[in-house]
This record gives sequence, C-alpha cells and structure tokens, in this order.
Amino acid sequence: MAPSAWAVCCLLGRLLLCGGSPGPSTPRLRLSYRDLLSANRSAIFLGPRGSLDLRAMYLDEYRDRLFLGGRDALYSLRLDQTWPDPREVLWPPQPGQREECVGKGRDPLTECANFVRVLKPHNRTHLLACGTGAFHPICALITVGHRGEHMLHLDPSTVQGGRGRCPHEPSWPFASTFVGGELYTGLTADFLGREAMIFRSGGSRPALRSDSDQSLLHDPRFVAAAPIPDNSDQDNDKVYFFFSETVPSPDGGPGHVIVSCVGRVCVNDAGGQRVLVNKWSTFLKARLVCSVPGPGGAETHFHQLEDVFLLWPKAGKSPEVYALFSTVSAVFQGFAICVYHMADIWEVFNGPFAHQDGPQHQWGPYQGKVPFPRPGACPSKMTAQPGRPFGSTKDYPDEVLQFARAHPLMFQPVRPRQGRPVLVKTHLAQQLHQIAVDRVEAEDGTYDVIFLGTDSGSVLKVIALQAGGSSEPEEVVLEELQVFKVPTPITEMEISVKRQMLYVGSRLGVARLRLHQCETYGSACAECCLARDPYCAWDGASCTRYQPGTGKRRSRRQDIRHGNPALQCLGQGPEEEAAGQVAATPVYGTEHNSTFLECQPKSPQAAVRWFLQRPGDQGPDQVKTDERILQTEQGLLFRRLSRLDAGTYSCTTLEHGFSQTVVRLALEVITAAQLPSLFPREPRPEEPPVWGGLAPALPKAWYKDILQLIGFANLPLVDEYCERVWCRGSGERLGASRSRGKPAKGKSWAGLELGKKVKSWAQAERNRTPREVEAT
Ligand SMILES: *[C@@H]1O[C@H](CO)[C@@H](O)[C@H](O)[C@H]1NC(C)=O
Ligand SMILES: *[C@@H]1O[C@H](CO)[C@@H](O)[C@H](O)[C@H]1NC(C)=O
Ligand SMILES: CC(=O)N[C@H]1CO[C@H](CO)[C@@H](O)[C@@H]1O
Repeated sequence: MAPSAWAVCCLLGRLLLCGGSPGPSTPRLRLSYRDLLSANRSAIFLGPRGSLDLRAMYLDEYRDRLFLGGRDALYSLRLDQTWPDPREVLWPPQPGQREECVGKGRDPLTECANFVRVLKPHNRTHLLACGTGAFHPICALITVGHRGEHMLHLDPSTVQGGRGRCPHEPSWPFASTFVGGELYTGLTADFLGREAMIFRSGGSRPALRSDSDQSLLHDPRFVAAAPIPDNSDQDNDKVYFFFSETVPSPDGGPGHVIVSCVGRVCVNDAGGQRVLVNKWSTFLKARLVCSVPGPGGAETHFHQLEDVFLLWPKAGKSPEVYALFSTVSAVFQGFAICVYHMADIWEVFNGPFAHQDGPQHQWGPYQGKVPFPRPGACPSKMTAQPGRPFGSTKDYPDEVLQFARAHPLMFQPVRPRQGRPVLVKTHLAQQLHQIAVDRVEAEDGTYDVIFLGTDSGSVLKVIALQAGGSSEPEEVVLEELQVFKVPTPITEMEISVKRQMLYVGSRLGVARLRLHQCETYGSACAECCLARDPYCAWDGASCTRYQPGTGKRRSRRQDIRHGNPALQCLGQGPEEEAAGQVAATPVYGTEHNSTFLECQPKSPQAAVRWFLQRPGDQGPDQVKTDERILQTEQGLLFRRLSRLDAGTYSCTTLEHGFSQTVVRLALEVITAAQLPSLFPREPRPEEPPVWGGLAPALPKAWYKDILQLIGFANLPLVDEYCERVWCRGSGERLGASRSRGKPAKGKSWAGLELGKKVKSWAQAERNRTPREVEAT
C-alpha cells in the first residue's frame, strides 16, 4: 500500500517543529535500543516467556550471580557471561490460594499469583525468598550453591508463612533488608493494605513490630531500608528506613500533604518489658527536606520520595544518601536529587523531639526534661555503665518507653548538602523512578555519575557540576540510553562497580548495561573531549576508559568541567586538518519544489550552522533562513527551490566554542526544463498528484527515507504536528490546505525530496523491468 501523502506531510511537520535550540538537559548522546544491543553496550534477559513480571532483583557480587523474582518464578543468571544458561525455578502460590484470591474479587492475572518481592542472602548456600502467594505471603529457602556453582533449587519443605516479611500486594512500595540473620521490612502487612509497620523476623529472637496503637506511620510508602553503623561500636548499629507519608496538613488546615522521612531502629532493640512488648522501643523518624528557593522567598518542595541510593565511600564508614524526589502540583511537575550526609541525619536525631500539647496545637520542640537513656538510643556501653544498668531495651524504664511512644518524630528536618538539590529536572517528557550513583575519578577531579531510570524504559546518565560559590549546579546529561525496546517504567537498578555494569530491571525483564563505552563518542580527540564523560579520556589515539594513576598521564586528554577541545586537543590527531575539508557530496533538487539537506550531528547539544559557498563567490556565507528556507533539527529544508540556491552547503556544529564541519553537500538544481528527460513517467490518473509529477513508485522510497530520518518511534506524534503545520502560516502553505485528512485535489504538494537519492533512483528506475516496478 502506498503511504498517503498526508502521512508524509505529517512527517514533514515533525521535521519542521523539532527545530530550535537544544535545552541544557538535552543529552549529549542518545542511543536507541538497537544501538545499545548492536554495540554490546547492553544485553537483555526477558525469560523464557518473553516477560518476567519482575518484582525483585538481588545482585550477588560474591557469587557473581544476579537473582530475579518474577511472577510464580525465580531466576539465576551468571554475571561473568551474557546470560548463557539462566536457571529457572517455578514457584506458584500454595495449593488453593490462587482460587481463594480470585474468589475474594482480586484480579487473577495481576494479583492472584506468587509475585516474588524478597530475595536476600540467608547464608553461604541459601537465599531467602518471599512472595505474595496470591495475597497469602509465603517464604522459602532457595539453594543456590557455593561460589562457583550455578544451581537454583527450591525445597518445598522450607515453604512457610510470610506474613510481615512480604506484602500481600504485588506493586505497593515495599522495602526490606537482611541484617544478622534477620529480615527487616517496611510494609503493610495485611490483606487490605492498611496495617503499615516496620517488622523484624527470622532470627532466634521474637519478632518485633511497630506499635499500631500509636500512629507512628501515616500511610507510608517505603522506598529503601539499609543497615548503617553509627560508629565502630556495633551496639549502636541501626537500620534506616526511607519512606514518604501522607499526613494531615501541618497548618491545621483541611486535607493532607505528602512528606518524606528517614526512620531508624536499633539492631539490638528487643522491645519493652511491660510497655511496648515485642514492639520497637527505639524507633525515631525525621523529615527529609528537599526544596529550592523560589522568587520572593517561597520554597518549591519536592515531597514524594521516589528512590534512595546509598553511596558508600571507599574509605570511611558512613554513606552519602542520594535521594530522588518528585513533586506533582497543579502548576508544576518536577524531580530533584538531594544528597544527605549521615552526620546531618545524626545531628537531627540527637536534637530536640517534636512535641504537640494537643491535637489542635502547633508542633514545637520538646523543652522538658528528656529521660535517660535518651529515647531512641541503643543499649550500649554508654547505657550499661555502673549505676545505669540498661543492658537491653527491656531494662529501659517505662518512662523512657512512654516518651519514645509519644515522641517518635524529631523537631528539626534533615536538610540536604548545601541546602538545596544537586539536580532539579522540570518539564521532562518522562518520569524518573530509580537512581544509582558511581563515584568516578577523572583527570580534573572526582565526579558522581548519576544514573536515572525513567518510566519509558530508558536510563539517563548525568553529572552535576558544582560551579564555585553559590551559583546553581550545571547539569550535564551525558547519555540517554533506551534500554528496553518498549516504554516501560524502570523499577530496579543495581550498580556493580567491580564489573562496571548497571543492572536495570523493569516488569519485562532485566538488562545488563555497561556504565561507559568510550568509543561511542567518536574517533577524534575533540569528540571525546566534548563528551565530558568522566569515565572517558583521549589517550592519544582513541577515546578510552580513563584509568586514574596509570602511566602515560600527560597524553591523557579530558576536560569534564569545561569540555574544551580547543585546549585539550591541540595537535591530537588528523581531524583538525580534515575539518572544513570534508568532501562535498553531490545532491540534486528540482526547481520550484522542496528539497531537504540532511545533517544530524552526533550531539543534540551542538548548535548547527549552515554555510553556502556559491560558485564564483568569494567565501562561504551563513545561510539565511526565512519562510522559504527552514532550519530543522534534521537538516535544511527548502520549501521551494530556486536556481540561485545551487552551491556547496556546509553543515557545521558549534559546541563549547569548538566548531566542526559535519557534512558538505554540493546542491545542483535541476531546472524545470530538464525535468521531463529525467522523469518521463506520468502519474496514473487515480493517484493524487502529490508527488509533484514523480513516478508512483517513488513515494515508497521517499517514505522509507523519511521514516528513517525521523524514527518509527515518533510516528504517533505525527498527526499532532500535522494539524499545526498544515493549518498554520499564511500565503504559501506546504502545497495544500487540509480537507478531510487529505491534501486538496489539484493543489499538488511537492513533498520532501531527499535530493541525493533522486538521481540514483531515476537511474535505477530506468533500468528496471515493468515486473519489478509492479512488485514494489
Ligand atoms: C558482542 O559480543 C558478542 C559475543 O560476546 C561478540 O560475538 C560480538 O562480536 C560483539 N560485538 C561487538 C560490536 O563488540
Ligand atoms: C544454610 O541454611 C540452610 C537452612 O537453614 C542449611 O540447611 C544449610 O546447611 C546452611 N548452609 C550453610 C553453609 O551454613
Ligand atoms: C520533480 C518534481 O517534483 N517536479 C514538480 C515540481 O513542482 C512543479 C510545480 O509545483 C511540478 O509541476 C513539477 O512536476
């Protein structure tokens, strides 16, 4: 079927409208799903049925394995090869549970299955796995073998109830961590999803849970849980939870607001003796603030916690907390990344408790006497001194436990490093869901490379450059990597610094993605330098992984801060002489019709300029764009070609002061008089004459070219643009006015001519037999 002229017009519309200057958050490099696969940058595992319905991922660097929890199944992949022999274990709900779940009105496909949500190491040979079990949570021990073995086996005799260890719900946010043989979970532990708690179980001690009489947690969405030691005294070890809550409006007004919190409990909490029996006695929480000052002193707050990544330094014990927040207000939608120091979190927990005299009263700092041991403190040498016999939370006075119950919230919020986000992203086409960070040493400093998982199956690789003083950080989006073929939210992300890989999970499956692939940036020093990727440097011959502290230092060229190739690449390789001397490719256009000169720089961040050298003229002039000549993101479009347009066109890019010629095209204009000899065939009467008199076989070729130019992924957008392009403008429209979705008859639209193709097509067309023509 021949594509309609309408469709092509619309594609043209897209071309026209995507012109314009690139914003600061345009990625320097965009790599498609195909690009990533064909360059071995990524490898995908979707399981034997094409989708895992993934709910849990555990990266086991000790065993070199990646464990996955899906729907009614578990998987094990080896990290040392590209998924050569995945292992699968099927794990459906217990007999009868699926039916019971359906009977209670739950969805058979999306709810009444065993969605595996917990995968944690149990001991050296076993993993603990828990699943929703069709709204009847279950846990089991999975034999995974010793290091070096590759086995995956579920012993049905180990299956036991998983209530409190795994939510009933397959999708509601949930966090868990495994410490000292016990599983800590933040979840709603009942069928209806109302009983929110922090729960500890699985060890020899009795299980411990949040006190549900007190409203310690308000409709929490748990995002992360992790053990973080205070200091070298293990007695002080705590488990931290990061979550959002929905709380009554703080100013006493109607409605609710979302706030984000960090909460913690002591690992050696054993609950109280008379009060808080088998309940947490050391739970405290504090607000996490992430906001930017707005005009007039009003702050824009990012309330909703999306994900947390703990960046553990090589030396030293406490991590930096990278937190991804979102805000959704009627006027504004955006994302922010705030970084918190543990020292600041500790200071808040050591500060005043929040206190309210009554439900209608304002919150203030508690100013009375705080009992000893201080509520929230773990029993340790400090509390067990002679005369202060508090060796366990069970020894804590009732007064302390009562105080802890009544004052779980700290008065001060935790403020981020430098008091503001390291990165703010607004007006994004995508939502951000996941964050992972790698600290990378580069020639001119240390950079935190941030990987962000979007809701459209892609990963953004970003750095935030802190310019000195109080100025805003500069965001550099290094790459946008379309990891999954179809748009799907990224739900898991684990980084392996050892392997220099990012493991990216979505409901569909997982992808192994290399953190860097320096050669992708190009084969010239300037391209490598402009990339500003802390992982990559020019080594004198190519763009390769930068290894700090190795020899040949002087020949390494890298400039993350400024990306200035003029300084870095002086005398590096032959590309300098070549620039400006790119051979001119001949292209052909027909007089009075439209023509398109393609130029797609590798970097969407580069500013594109076109120069024209007319035969006989002195030097090249910059092409003046107007109604007739349009500069689009993909190239230069002539709506109506004139004889005077002939000449040599150079497409140059300017990026960080570095100018480069991308293509040179020698445009030859075929005059109206020359045409009949070139294109002798006439359109059949029933064909709308939209192809400007070209043979009917041509449109298909054109169409293919245009699609390649634009990308199939954008097809759905096309109609939208179409309306605007066809209906806008005065006087000279693009050949026709819109009437019932087709160009008006008689008014032919000359179409997009990919000039350089025309001549070779015409050649081929003349040599073809009629049968071949029919076949197209
Ligand atoms: C990608 O990896 C495969 C297998 O490891 C190899 O055969 C292929 O040559 C690699 N391709 C590239 C572009 O490196
Ligand atoms: C791990 O735990 C399982 C179940 O408790 C036990 O059978 C196994 O022997 C343990 N393995 C090791 C290495 O301790
Ligand atoms: C080759 C080509 O498209 N020629 C067309 C150029 O435009 C004029 C007028 O619009 C047509 O008559 C030609 O057929």
